[in-house]
Amino acid sequence: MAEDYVARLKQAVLEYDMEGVAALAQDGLDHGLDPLQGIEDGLAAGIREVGQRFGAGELFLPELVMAAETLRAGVAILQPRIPKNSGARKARRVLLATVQDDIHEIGKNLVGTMLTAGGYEVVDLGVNQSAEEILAKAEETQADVVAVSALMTTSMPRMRELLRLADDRKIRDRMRFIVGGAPVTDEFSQKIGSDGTAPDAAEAVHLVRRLLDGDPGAQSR
Ligand code: B1M
Repeated sequence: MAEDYVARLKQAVLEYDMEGVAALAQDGLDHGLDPLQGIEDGLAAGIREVGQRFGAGELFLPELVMAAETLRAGVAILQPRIPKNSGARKARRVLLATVQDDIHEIGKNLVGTMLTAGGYEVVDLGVNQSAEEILAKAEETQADVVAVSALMTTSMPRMRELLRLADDRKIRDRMRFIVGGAPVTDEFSQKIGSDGTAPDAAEAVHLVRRLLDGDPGAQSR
């Protein structure tokens, strides 16, 4: 039953059903849908397929925008229902941003939601943030982790820029830097000297936990 809703949420994005998706998501929750599964395997799976078709020239920007709006309307219903894991320990702070020249925010927001649900304090700087802006805010808020997202091959070099600036400022021993987004690979993450990457929002929480709490398996530089 819940699987039906996952498939229907994906279909809603593929059909740009901006009006119907909220009611569908609510109906799914009422029938036991796991909100994270609804987002990741339903809505996000749909937007990835739309992205592929856009990349192949089968769809155009208006369709991409409508699909993204459909996803956002569904996420607005499902996201608040992701269970919170309050955690008694002192909250560690994660600074989140999408890098300069890049306005994609859906995945970043999902990472922020999952980190908050995981008991971390999240400071979200938003999209299109320069290395200077990110580091200034990271220092001001005394972030434990700086987490940056990039969705385009053309904005990925901004991540390298951020890490170089952090090296120059000699702050790498005070905070960890992680990178993510659809085009970011383990190889790229290692090549630019980041403290790690994760393929999805749930794994991003595990990565932060490993880096801060020293759990086994942490990817180190
Ligand atoms: Co754009 N777009 N887009 N877009 N868009 C892509 C990225 C693209 C791959 C589509 C394609 O051509 N196939 C392509 C980039 C090509 C390249 O790499 N060079 C592209 C393009 C070209 C563009 C424009 C330039 C289009 C134009 O104007 N001609 C423009 C960009 C403008 C700019 O940024 N300067 C543009 C605009 C848009 C919209 C506004 C329409 C919309 C964004 C809406 C918004 O965010 N508010 C949009 C969308 C929706 C996409 C696709 C279809 C989907 C992205 C998304 O939201 N995915 C995308 C195609 C694709 O990715 N396959 C595409 C769902 C989301 C849940 O997944 O973001 O991957 P994702 O996040 C995941 C993981 O990656 C991970 O966890 C998340 C949850 O599981 N993760 C992290 C993310 N950040 C992490 C950080 C971490 C760890 C994990 O640690 C720090």
